[in-house]
Amino acid sequence: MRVSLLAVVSCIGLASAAPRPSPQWSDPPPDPANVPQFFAAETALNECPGYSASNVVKTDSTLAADLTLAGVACNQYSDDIRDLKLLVEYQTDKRLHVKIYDAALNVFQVHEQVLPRPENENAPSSAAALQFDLVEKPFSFTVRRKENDEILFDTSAAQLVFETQYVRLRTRLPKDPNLYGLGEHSDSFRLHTQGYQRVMYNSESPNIPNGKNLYGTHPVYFEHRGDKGTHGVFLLNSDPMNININQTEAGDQYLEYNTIGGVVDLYFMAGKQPAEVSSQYAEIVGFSAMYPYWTFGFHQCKYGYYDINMVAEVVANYSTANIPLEVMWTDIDYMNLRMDFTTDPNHFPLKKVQELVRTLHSRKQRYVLILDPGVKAVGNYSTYEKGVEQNVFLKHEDGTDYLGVQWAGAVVWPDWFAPNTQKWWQDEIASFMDPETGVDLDGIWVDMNEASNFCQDITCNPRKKAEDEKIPPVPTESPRPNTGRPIPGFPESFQPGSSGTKMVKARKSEPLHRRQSSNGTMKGLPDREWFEPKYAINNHRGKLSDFTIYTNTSNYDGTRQYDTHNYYGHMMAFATHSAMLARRPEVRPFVLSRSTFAGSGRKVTHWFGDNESSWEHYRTSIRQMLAWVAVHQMPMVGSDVCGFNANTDEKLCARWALLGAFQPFYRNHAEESAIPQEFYLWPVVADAARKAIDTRYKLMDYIYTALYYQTTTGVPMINPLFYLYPSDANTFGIQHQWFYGDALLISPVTTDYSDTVTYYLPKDIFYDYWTHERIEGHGANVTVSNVTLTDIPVHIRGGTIIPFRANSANTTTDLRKQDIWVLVCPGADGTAKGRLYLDEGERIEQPNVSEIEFTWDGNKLNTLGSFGFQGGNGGESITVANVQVLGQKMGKRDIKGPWKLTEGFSVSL
Ligand code: MIG
Repeated sequence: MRVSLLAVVSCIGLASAAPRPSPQWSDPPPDPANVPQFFAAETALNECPGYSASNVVKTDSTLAADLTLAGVACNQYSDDIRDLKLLVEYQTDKRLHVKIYDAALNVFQVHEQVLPRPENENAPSSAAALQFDLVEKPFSFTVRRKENDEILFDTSAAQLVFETQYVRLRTRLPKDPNLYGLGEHSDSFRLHTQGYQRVMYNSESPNIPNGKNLYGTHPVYFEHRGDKGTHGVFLLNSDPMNININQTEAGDQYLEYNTIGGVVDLYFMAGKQPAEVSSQYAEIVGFSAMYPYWTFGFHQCKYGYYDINMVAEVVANYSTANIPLEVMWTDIDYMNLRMDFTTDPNHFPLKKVQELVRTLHSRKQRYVLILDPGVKAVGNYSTYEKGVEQNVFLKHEDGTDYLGVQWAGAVVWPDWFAPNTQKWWQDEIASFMDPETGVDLDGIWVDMNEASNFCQDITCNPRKKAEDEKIPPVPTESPRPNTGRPIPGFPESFQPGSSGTKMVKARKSEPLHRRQSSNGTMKGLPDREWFEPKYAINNHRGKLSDFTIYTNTSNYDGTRQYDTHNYYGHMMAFATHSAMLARRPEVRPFVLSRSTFAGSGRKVTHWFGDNESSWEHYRTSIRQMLAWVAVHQMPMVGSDVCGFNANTDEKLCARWALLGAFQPFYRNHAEESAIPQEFYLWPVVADAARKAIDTRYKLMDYIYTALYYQTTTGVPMINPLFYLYPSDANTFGIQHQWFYGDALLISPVTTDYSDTVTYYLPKDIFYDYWTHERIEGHGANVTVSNVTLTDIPVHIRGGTIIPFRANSANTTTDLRKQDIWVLVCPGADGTAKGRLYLDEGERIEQPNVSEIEFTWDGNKLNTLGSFGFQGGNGGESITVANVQVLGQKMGKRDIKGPWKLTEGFSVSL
């Protein structure tokens, strides 16, 4: 890699008095066709009378009022609700809760079990950072930051409309605001501010299209106002909604919620630093779970590993290529006719799957399998039969099982609210994963849980559709061309000539159903229009019930899918998490879920779904990661590395191998018909991957420490640049660079097939991670050329201390046996600090942990903290063998140890 001095471009406009944010938008700007729709809605609602407040009662930390419709109902999209209540709570000195709901308490509210409400500490309003002010008639309110009188939220922008199937609340915003969050989407990290719409409706979304609703619902945004502070707004509502961000014809900026149900339940988080908003959001939706150390290892998956030998071969090929593989995955290929909790007797005979798992475990590798929510409705299938007996499936009005179509054919869906469902699901998982009689899995992947239904609309006849379209296809037995290659490291039954598995040819040639197109009380009001409410959300899959569980379906407790659709997947993921916990109560469960809702991060992880093998989606993975970790409070996330749909290529895959290594969840995964893309398949990708994994593994304790602190404080383990440089307007729109932890600035090549990257270096001291050279950042762009396919620019932020393992290893288990080195990277004032968290790695109860703080005063390294972790039985090292200090007169200085981290030590240059 060569930094060309001439190419150090100073950023024009930097010196200007009013610095403007520099959005690196790379998704297309919003479609102007949407804008007329916004204005049309506005005009139609002009007739609505709004509300007036009365009976205002204040206490030290609350305000309550009655809201009454202030005129003749407009009944624009449904009936206006006449009597509402307003409740304002100063819950903490940094959190304000504002709720507007129907006086009769019929309108749906999000289940407490799905989102347990945060504790109200009843803070005195006088001490609060935020101030709520009410205008009684016409009713509106503002939320103000007291310290500097910034108005954060102002609903006088438009009348409140509160109907049975439509709620509209609009806030004024400053011009061109810096907004982040509102996932799940594939759009810019800093959101577009004009003609932009975010739709919340979980849906299977092949190729993660821009500007559309994707798999998850996270109605939270953070707004950053530079030195004036950062705040967050969370709307606790799961109903389908459009959130419009736009300007009026008069040029007034606004954000507007349009939901087709539910109540206005808003939480305001005062910040004022960006990371403080993250912490405050974690206090509302829950702190992330701690995940096992091994989940930071490298994962390999593909849809279309047709048989167990193929799976073993991939594992063996990784070893042969000397690329560490931590976790092997198998997609729906393993199932017998796509039925959950079964294995295909010919291609994945149980005995051989058990042998594979034993082999993996003996090599300290792990195994994860997929589960889908649709359960095949067929006799002689115990999962289904037990479910029927225990009454766990969603029902039609007439009490018969509600059917749909999924991979397995005609399916029923678990009703996660029914009293026996958890137990049934748990028992199925326990018996399927029984180490003696089943598959001893290390984690579970839950897919299609939006939920995805192959039925295109409400005219579908599931049985007939499954029959006509031959879902699932009946596999024909034909010999798979035997490679004749031995599979080193695997038992006899995996070797050529063994009579173990009947090999079959790829099922691709059979009439496979192609769904994936190549391109791409408070339980809810009764008697609503469940399918086509007058106000339509902009669901890119069509009407509300298209390609999902019909929205009129009632849950066991009488609530409807209409209101709970957006957390069906969350509930499946949580049920799976509980099941894993029941099976192995001492171990932290690992569940990866495609569909999520606000708060899913407190138990489960997420990948960004079906991206494609394109440079655009390589870039998209960065902005998605920033939103999920820093805003949505779901740290263990990542994209399908090298891309899922369509064929990847060597250059893209090499760059992505390096990119993914600096993202939390690191899994190579591809679609069935895509070419294989395991890292060992191209020499340059193999080189890139070896370097990527080597680097990632050495830094694993550093990032594990960052995860630990996110789980305990909510401060994100991945930082957008503006989190660390909140006053620097140039950072507000940056979405192609990020801090891995809070010390490592990652600046990958992001242009298609290029070897040049222009990245931003804030005004600060940095060190090149690879050469340790000291570099001054000028708050300007730097252009680097000749960045080879095995290079990625990484800088260490001055003022930090990074603990790392002296050597990498084949598995994370062996990695932990390596000695620790400490890298001191002094900042402009010559000092530095860092942290190290050590524990056993996998268990929930950790009686012996170390929480170590390193500080450097310019001369001397001090280690303070607790030193409980003694290394366990696995031969883990807790020895610091070397301390390196960068940026000294003679460059880098080494101070040789060893010091054992059973107590603090200090050492001077
Ligand atoms: O319709 O299980 O997003 O990762 O490989 C596709 C097959 C179903 C979608 C998941 C993808 C997985 C695939 N699944």
